[in-house]
Amino acid sequence: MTRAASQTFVALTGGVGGAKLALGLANLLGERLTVVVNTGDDFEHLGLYISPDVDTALYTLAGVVNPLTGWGRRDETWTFMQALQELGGPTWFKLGDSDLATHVDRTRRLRSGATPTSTCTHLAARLGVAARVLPMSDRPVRTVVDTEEGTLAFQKYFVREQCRPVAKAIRFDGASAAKPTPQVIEALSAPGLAGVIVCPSNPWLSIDPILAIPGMREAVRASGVPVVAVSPIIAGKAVKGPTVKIMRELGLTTDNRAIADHYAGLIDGIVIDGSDADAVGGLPLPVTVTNTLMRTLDDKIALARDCLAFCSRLSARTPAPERRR
Ligand code: GDP
Ligand code: FO1
Repeated sequence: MTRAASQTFVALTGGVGGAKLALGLANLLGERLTVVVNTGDDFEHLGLYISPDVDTALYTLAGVVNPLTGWGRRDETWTFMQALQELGGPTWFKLGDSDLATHVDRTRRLRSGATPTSTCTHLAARLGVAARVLPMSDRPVRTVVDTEEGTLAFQKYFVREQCRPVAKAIRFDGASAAKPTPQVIEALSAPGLAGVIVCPSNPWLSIDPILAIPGMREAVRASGVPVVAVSPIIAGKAVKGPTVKIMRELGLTTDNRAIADHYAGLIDGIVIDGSDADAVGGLPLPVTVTNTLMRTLDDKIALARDCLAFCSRLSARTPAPERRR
């Protein structure tokens, strides 16, 4: 086996935006990829345990995600939601009929004592996902947004209120009592590990909950391998979602420098889009400039390839012990 064929990589991701790059990475790496997924968005709804970002990662990697929304399943039917509406039940969070099976099965397994990790591994196997998909922790962490209209649990802020209330602060309830799972630590300390990729997920809503878990940031740094982030900002705008709105509300500039500063001490390099090439001089760390807008599968694979090459370049530049902090 060549050295490259034994190399493993870890990706940190949230939901829709991050899963796009995870799919590109999975195409190149298969089972040599471990995807560590945010569970701060998880919540209980209609008596079911819902883990939206984990399911987005699983459905995307399995090729069954709804291509229009980026979440939920393709070719979905909505009989359950229609019936629920007729009964006067809550319909602000849409659960498709086949997606419902995932939530029912997850809830059943968790109630009978399975961990979120083993439940996710089971779902990944049944969906035919080759990459390893891991929830960031087996302990509950809940993202909460303090807004000018009061405190909102994440899905009420994101889906019910469509991110409209002005955010004042973002908290991760339970994070201080959580810890990375043994499986996450194992992936980050694997002898063949060659890089950690922070997907272009929302840094404040999707990646921060992962990094808020005591020991997670340390485990990423202790891996000694290059850590690279793909910026979610292209020409001062988010491709989708409230990233730029939140940055403004938190008093930040809405550019790649703010993303680099946010990840200072964690990342060794940042990947930015070609349309931001003139910003390279203002970035305080190594930069790869490429097309980061992932419209097609080919775009996703090309960006994934650029990330792996960036890791390899950074690795050649700096001997591992010097990168360890
Ligand atoms: P969510 O959890 O479903 O909101 O999704 P994520 O947090 O994983 O991703 C949201 C972020 O992904 C947004 O800030 C988007 O700007 C970013 N994003 C989505 N698609 C792309 C893309 O094709 N390229 C880049 N660079 N960022 C993207
Ligand atoms: N997002 C929405 O905007 N509206 C929905 O009704 C909705 C339902 C839903 C059901 C299952 C699932 O796995 C995800 C779902 N999402 C929905 C997406 C999700 O709430 C967010 O994209 C993430 O939590 C943010 O990462």
